[in-house]
Amino acid sequence: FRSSVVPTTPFDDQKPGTSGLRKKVTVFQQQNYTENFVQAILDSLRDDLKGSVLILGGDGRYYVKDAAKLIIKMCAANGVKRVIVGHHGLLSTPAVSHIIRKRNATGGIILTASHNPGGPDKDFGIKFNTRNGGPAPDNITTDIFNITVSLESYKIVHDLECDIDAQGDYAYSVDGNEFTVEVIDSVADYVSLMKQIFDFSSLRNLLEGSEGQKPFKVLINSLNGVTGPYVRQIFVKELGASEDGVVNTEPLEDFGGLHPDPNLTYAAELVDALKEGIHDFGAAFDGDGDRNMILGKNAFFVTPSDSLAVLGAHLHHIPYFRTTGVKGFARSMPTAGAIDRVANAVAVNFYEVPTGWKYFGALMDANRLSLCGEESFGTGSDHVREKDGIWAALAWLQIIACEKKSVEELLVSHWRKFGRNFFTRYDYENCDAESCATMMNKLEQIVTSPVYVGTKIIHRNKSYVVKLADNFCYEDPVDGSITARQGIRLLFADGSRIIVRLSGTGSSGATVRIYVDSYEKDENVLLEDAQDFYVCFFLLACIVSFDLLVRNEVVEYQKPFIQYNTASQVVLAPLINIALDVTEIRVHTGRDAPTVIT
Ligand code: VG1
Ligand code: CO
Repeated sequence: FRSSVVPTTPFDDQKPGTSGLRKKVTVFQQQNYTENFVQAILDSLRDDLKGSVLILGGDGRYYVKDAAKLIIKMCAANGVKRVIVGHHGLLSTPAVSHIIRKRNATGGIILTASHNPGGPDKDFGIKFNTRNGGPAPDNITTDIFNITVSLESYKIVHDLECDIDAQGDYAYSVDGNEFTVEVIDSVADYVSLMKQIFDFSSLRNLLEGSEGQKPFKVLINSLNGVTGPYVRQIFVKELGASEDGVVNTEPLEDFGGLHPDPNLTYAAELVDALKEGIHDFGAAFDGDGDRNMILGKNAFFVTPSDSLAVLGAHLHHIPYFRTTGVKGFARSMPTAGAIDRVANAVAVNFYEVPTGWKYFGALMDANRLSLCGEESFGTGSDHVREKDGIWAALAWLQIIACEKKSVEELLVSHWRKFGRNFFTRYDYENCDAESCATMMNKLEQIVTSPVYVGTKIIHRNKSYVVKLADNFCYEDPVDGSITARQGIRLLFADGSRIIVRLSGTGSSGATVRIYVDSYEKDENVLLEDAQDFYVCFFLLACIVSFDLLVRNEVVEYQKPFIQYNTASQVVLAPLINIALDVTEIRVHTGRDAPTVIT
């Protein structure tokens, strides 16, 4: 085979966000758009490119296969030695991370837009992971972007067609050099890693029932994303779950029309099924398999921030950590502070990092971190350098098997011991980017004015005193690098927090995220969830309509189309209102209500 050099013109919008480059499929399909970005990734490897080994795979969404075949042709032309690609182009994000590490690869390219819908008119994405298995750090994504804006050509072997639908090794000679494509089983490596981390025989006993114990019935929903084959292999074949205990396990290009985002809104099918009261445990994962939602019997909802804290408090039940020890805990800045108290209680290192998994990876590489998570349904450990949905579900099951308690019992005893963080996130999606930038600047000016600290903000009978307000700036404790302006923080004297930031993963416009976190240790408030759902909902409706009445606003409050954690909405109502006021979100976005509440 012979490679060709194809002249191209640069695009000015190929700046990777929180987690790679995400755009509409139609954007990637523009002439040379995907080629340019892939060439920039390869060029960013500099001296490591020649003779490199790259892992390649995606979540099965529309355009993954086309992109994978194109990337193989470009790797061949650029002097890559070996591409290890998942069968049919399928690999979950945590699986790519693991295989990079296991095979000592130079890096990996992941084809996914995570939890965004898939299909010809939906989203696609390309993410580059480095040698440690984690998302490329900021200096590399900046380098990639700088390359894209001055790119003049790309290299490709036009006629190298590799059949990624058949496993095996394919060797080619390209410009006189050997180039190999290895099409591997998508699930085998990952499954064997899980078997090293967890005690599969005790998990099997739990699921099948033993010693007079009833089988612990699970319902796992892959939302037609990439986790399907992994879930079948692990939960059905290895752990003995029944066939009807796993659903939507076939990866589909459009996710069967589902929005593969594991939360109370988009995984409503799982919530409704759990409400029947037949299952003891439910879990759903996102398109690329790195996010998870955990539910207990009767759809008892575990917030991701609580999930992290409960796992942290019981990590010793997981065989892997008995070997490695517990090195430290971390959460992203907007994530509720439940894990902070566990870290304090067991006296391990604790870190607060900016949103996105790359910051955790550096701490893990330095042996300072074992367990971490984000409020956005991401949980993980140092077994890989990405968050890991299936790992989180197995971790919960391992703890349940040892503690012999239900999900709800584990949460309630956790809250009794540590207190409870009520948390909610309001997302305003696809807003005008300029107005949102104005809003953020204005907010930053207000909160960083010297007189702001000490201000008492009152909402009805609740008052909050500002203890600290800033735009979060992170200094990496390992290499001292600074990541500035990661979100406006309002920290109050009682430990409550309001965070406002712009999303870095959107595929069009701007998305504002408002995070509200409040800590309660009052026994009467702790168990708000025990209240009747409808009572909560009624209270919330009253609060909202009362507020609007008092403010004499003529806006009609549109109930978001989502179903959310009602108890949190009730407890957090005063703080939510303060957040909406101080941001002037309605003025700047023209929206009466968020698009999604989680
Ligand atoms: C969002 C989440 C963040 C997560 C990121 C990638 O980023 O808030 O916590 O790490 O998605 O997750 P942002 O910048 O839009 O807030 V995934 O599952 O898309 O790789
Ligand atoms: Co994801």
